[in-house]
Amino acid sequence: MQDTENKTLQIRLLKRMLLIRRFEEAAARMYGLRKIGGFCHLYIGQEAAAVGVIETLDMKKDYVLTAYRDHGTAIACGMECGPLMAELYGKESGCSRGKGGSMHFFDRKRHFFGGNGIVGAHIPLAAGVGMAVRHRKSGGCAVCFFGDGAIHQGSFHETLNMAKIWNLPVLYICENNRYGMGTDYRRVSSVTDFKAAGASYGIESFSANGMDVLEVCGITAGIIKKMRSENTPAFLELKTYRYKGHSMSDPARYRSREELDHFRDQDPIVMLRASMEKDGYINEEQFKKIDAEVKKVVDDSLAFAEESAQPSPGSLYEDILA
Ligand SMILES: Cc1ncc(C[n+]2csc(CCOP(=O)(O)OP(=O)(O)O)c2C)c(N)n1
Ligand SMILES: [Mg+2]
Repeated sequence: MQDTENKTLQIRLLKRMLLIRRFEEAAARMYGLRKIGGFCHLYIGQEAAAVGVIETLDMKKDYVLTAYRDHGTAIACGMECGPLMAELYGKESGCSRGKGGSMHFFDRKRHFFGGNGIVGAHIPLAAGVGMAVRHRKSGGCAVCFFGDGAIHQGSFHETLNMAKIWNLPVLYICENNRYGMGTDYRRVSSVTDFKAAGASYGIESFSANGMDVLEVCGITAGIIKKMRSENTPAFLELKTYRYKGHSMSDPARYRSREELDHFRDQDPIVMLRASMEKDGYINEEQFKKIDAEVKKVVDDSLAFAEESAQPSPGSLYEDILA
């Protein structure tokens, strides 16, 4: 890749990750002020996973699904921050009309199919999306993110078997942030190398450092290229870390200071910035400028959410299936 191309790519990745970080920091602040209520799971620390993977997709024909820790993935898919923040506020202008909240971001137009609250439940949904894109011969694929906690759900095992039998173009990505709520994944996993779970169904399986956005981009680009030509599923474990508690009510005291310090040194944004500075792609002043631009986008999203109307009481009876 040319130096200028590399620089443009890395600036784009840095901006996206910073936007997610600042959005999440603002969401945490507003939660503290009780502007936002209910469940809220932050993506701080995991930014490189969604940003690195989605950079390699063609969102005109590909589809993305994730679990309830969905803010970062939605932003990486190109959803605008205003309707996302408004959704957190429960406002009418939210991406799910204020009825979904933090766990249920959705954007059909941008091919982001949630935001799913039940652990592992969207894994079979992604197989359905894979089946649809294959049927339509659009050349697209589905990418399904889930946590280390979901890997022990029956839905994961049943779906991976079926995805291989039917050769569905779905990339299953386990974001292993080391915890399912307060439980260390090593306490509940008889096999801790999750690649083995994908491989046990005959699916080509990989793992990568999910804190390194360039590594994530590189490995995913190769997997997606192969998936498109061979129309077959793949599995990827991204080893990552969440810096905050599971949700807003979790002070996360189950982690040692040493562990936190170890992962703080691998902050995906700090690492990319340092590597860009070393390569002469960015200096302190340019970083500050990008950060200011990103903060303005988040501030505007807060203003949008504040000024938006509450859903009308009558809308309680809309969007109901039965
Ligand atoms: C089927 C089901 N069981 C339990 C829960 C409660 N629950 C919500 S999040 C969570 C932990 C999942 O952890 P993981 O898959 O690692 O995702 P992370 O929160 O780390 O992103 C659990 C058990 C749920 N939402 N759905
Ligand atoms: Mg987890």
